[in-house]
Amino acid sequence: MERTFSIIKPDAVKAGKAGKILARIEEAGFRLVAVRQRHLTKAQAEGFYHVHQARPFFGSLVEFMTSGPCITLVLEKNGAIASLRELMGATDPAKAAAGTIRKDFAESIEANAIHGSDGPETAAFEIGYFFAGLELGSGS
Ligand code: FUP
Repeated sequence: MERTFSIIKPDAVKAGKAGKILARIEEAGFRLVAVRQRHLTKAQAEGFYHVHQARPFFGSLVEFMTSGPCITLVLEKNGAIASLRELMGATDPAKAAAGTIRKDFAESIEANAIHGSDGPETAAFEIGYFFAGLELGSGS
């Protein structure tokens, strides 16, 4: 079993789409290991996206991610990381395949409904960034 980290982003929560997105995740066979709604601070969003700090869209991305509550998730499945990336679709919803979460729920390349870790090292960092070990047991 592999674990990945996901965020249902502020655009999707604000639009009342979080439940539908969670249903897609569950229907795709993921187990919800940890679930928590949070309203990120600027420092928390900057730390989470630190790999993008030199990119031109960084300031705007941080502003968007702090614009309202989001739902942070730890998800478990065989091949969870690749499976979630497939379910999410391309970063830009205009380029996302039919039936993906971003195609169906995202507004733009920035307000793109969902985040998913892009590799095992990123997943380990992102899970630990938001959740303590005690919150990651079976059924905790
Ligand atoms: P992804 O892994 O699909 O979430 O995409 P990236 O890691 O490349 O980008 C992380 C986030 O930065 C995206 F979810 C949205 C934002 N972004 C922009 O706002 N503009 C861009 O041109 C690229 C990414």
